Amino acid sequence: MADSSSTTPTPTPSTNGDTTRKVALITGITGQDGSYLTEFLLNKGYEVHGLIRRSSNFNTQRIDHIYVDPHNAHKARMKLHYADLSDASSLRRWLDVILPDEVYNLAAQSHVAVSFEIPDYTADVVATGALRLLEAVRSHIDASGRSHIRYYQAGSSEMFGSTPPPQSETTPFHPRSPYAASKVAAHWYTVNYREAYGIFACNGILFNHESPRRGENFVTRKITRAVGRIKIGLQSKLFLGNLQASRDWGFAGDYVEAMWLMLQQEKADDYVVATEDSHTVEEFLEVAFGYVGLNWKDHVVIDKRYFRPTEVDNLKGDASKAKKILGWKPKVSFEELVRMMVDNDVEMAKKEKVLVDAGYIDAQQQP
Ligand code: NDP
Ligand code: GDR
Repeated sequence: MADSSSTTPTPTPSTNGDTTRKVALITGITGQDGSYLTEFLLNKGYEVHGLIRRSSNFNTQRIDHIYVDPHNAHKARMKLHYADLSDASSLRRWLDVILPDEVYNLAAQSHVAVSFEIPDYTADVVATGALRLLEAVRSHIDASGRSHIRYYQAGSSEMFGSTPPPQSETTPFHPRSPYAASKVAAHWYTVNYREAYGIFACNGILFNHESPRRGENFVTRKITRAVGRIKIGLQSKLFLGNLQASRDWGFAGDYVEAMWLMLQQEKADDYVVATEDSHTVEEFLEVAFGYVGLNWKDHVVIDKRYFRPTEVDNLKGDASKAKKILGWKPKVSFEELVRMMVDNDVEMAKKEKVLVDAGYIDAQQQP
């Protein structure tokens, strides 16, 4: 595991003398998208700096495979620094030290249901956090003259909320949770900083995207983790909420390319990123359980606690602008995505089973 505390002793210039290498700064680098975006940018030759927040446990599992021990720091093109979207001074300080060409704001309290439990905190990180980072970018540009810097804001299809599909860049927002309302604020802060200060700032309005690295309390991963554990005999029931909600689910690895493409254009703009294909949670269950020869109806139990005070019923994107202007399109289909996640989680459950059988861990209930 990465002990990032040792990577941030004293601020040092970031480019290791290589002035041609592009430098990216990512907030939320330890999340699902942060990990795929880091791999993508490293493959493009970037130097990648990630801001991570302090946690009582290691929180770098998704990027440990690309982490280079700071004792071999000359080989490392990914570097981690402590900061927090609730701490404006840390954001400004790292901008001044890292001198990024591109800033990707992916950090968020990203769970919609949890945002009803901690609305104030969610707004502080998701809405005001984006404003703090934009303001840090603005004042950094003012002080340094580095006006070429480009900013990406991780917007969400949740902003459309109850507005019926298909949803495009011109569809009105009608957010249905504190999370979604905060993302709407972040969206407009980004537009405002573009218009007011001429900052190259883009909103990606991304529809749901999943992967084997998806957090285990989002519905897709919760299902595929359960499928793996049920198949291997570690679990029998899966407790879920609303099975009729429809989502436009794509593969996270495809979506980070769209983020990068937005920042490579001549003009800053906002783009919907989606597969244009939508499925209910029930359809996800059918494909995931069916793939390993199980019937979801034998295992799923409806639990009211997973219903939300206000639900988003139907999301299906219209990504024609991203296709036309960015030349982007998704590569992984819905069925391929489900199978990729189930394959991963069956293998994970097999490893868990070895540890359970040896008495090293308990067969825990679902996450
Ligand atoms: P994750 O929940 O997997 O990752 C969120 C990241 O934000 C983590 O690195 C987390 O750190 C970090 N973070 C949380 N709070 C703070 C804070 N106060 N200061 C600094 N960092 C913080 O999200 P995803 O990777 O799935 O999503 C990335 C972004 O895209 C988010 O903004 C999300 O809202 C948005 N989005 C996601 C979609 C999706 O389908 N995945 C669709 C549309 C938008 P830690 O690891 O310590 O928890
Ligand atoms: P979402 O994702 O809210 O779309 O936000 P999530 O997977 O949490 O929910 C999708 C749908 O499934 C229903 N559901 C359940 N959801 C969860 N988490 N757990 C359950 O047990 C369950 N049962 C049914 C939900 O009600 C919902 O309708 C994700 C996040 O990544 C956001 O950050 C991002 O902005 C949006 O996608 C686009």
